[in-house]
Amino acid sequence: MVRAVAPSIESIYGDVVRRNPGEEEFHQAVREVLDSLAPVLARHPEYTEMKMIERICEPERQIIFRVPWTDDRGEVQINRGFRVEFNSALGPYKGGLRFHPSVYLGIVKFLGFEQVFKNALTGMPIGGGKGGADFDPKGRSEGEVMRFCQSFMTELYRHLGEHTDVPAGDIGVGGREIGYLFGQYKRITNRYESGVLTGKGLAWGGARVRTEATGYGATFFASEMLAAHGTSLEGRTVVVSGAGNVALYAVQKATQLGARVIACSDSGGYVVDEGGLDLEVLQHVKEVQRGRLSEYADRVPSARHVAGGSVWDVPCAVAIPSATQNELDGDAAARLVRNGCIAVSEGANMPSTPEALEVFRAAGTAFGPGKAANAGGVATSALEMQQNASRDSWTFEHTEARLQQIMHDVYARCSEAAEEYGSPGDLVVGANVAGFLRVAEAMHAHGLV
Ligand code: NDP
Ligand code: 2IT
Repeated sequence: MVRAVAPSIESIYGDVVRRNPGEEEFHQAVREVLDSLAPVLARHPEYTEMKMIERICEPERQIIFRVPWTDDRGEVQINRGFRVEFNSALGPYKGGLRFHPSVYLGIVKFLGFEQVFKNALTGMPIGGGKGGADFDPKGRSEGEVMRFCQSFMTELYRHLGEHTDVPAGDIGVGGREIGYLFGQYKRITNRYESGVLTGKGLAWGGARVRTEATGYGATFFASEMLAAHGTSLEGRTVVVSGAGNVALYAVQKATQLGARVIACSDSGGYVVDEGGLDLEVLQHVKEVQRGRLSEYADRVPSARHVAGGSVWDVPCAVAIPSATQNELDGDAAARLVRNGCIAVSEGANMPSTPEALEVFRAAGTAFGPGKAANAGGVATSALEMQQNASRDSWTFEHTEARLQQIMHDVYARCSEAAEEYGSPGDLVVGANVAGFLRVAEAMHAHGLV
């Protein structure tokens, strides 16, 4: 057999861009991973030969579907639904659903791609996938959200299963939406298949700590990074972006660990409260009323709301970006560094732009990339699947201890891989290398599939 010349990482990236036109976020996520892989290929020629990178960059299956529903005025609405089943080498496709008007194939693919490596880093038996719709839940009634979820599941159900593909929440999808989705799945299939979705309510198969898991995990990851530098969160000022599921529980855990969380944000602006945010008020405004952050400042006299503006203007020692992709650019990173920020733990997926990453690298800021730092959410989803499979239900304490251990292990895997592959302390390289190696080893064992 005549062997072809091995394509360079540059030409693999060029092909990804050419074959996936217009999908900027996907290109960005792929670029960052490929930039870490040269030393891996140098040690594993078999992966070049088997076109492992090219295969990993190509989703196993991509589903795009129409989601018709009727709004409260009787008007017909049409949305577009997605599920990208990216990689099943390590287990059933696993990853959240995002409902946000910005959702298109490029966002779902970037998230699915990241999910493959993240899930591998947890050490648990889960493949990677992601889905969602360009539906905007903002301002929609309960009835509209329910009808949308039912229509969405009426197509998606045929692609799911506890051993096939197991969605969960992401932006715009929380416990309420998972409830409607589960109800419709059960109705169509006539099966009480608890393990088909995670993030379920505690009364019907959900797991304790899943709601808190991503924010808690990102905070534990920050603690791991600080511990490696001989310090801790105790007495530190923290800024969190976002005010959704991940952000709120990062605020809670950081506060419990002795930090002072002084600011958070939503798409309308940010609030600063130098004495520390009042989580109870925050939860009431965001989780109960589904309101705007400006209402927090109306209720807490010591707080100030800044409409528009960047939350990264607020000086802090530790930043936990927990809103959305590319929310922290090079300028914001430079301001954070100038203001004394020593650690960044990404609660969101790819919140830092490549320019921001360079700034943090140059400044020596401890940096935990999302695929490692926010892995606690999906890891606890895997714990939920485990409880469902054994029809068991664990205590909060036990589950949180498992989560903390998992975050410790994720940190160790990244840190050791960074060291072993020539970039000590660089957790971006470490996460990409360690995630890639686990997936590639399984794919190699499965043959050319
Ligand atoms: P939520 O929908 O609960 O909250 C999202 C928050 O981010 C809101 O405060 C929202 O503000 C803000 N936000 C979202 N999009 C934008 C935008 N385009 N511009 C400005 N602000 C925005 O989502 P989650 O907390 O679940 O998710 C947050 C991030 O964490 C995402 O990147 C998600 O992929 C990631 N993640 C989530 C996990 C989970 O378990 N839920 C697990 C791992 C990662 P507003 O309400 O004003 O839109
Ligand atoms: O980005 C993520 O890891 C999630 N949204 C959670 C996925 C999951 O299956 O729990």
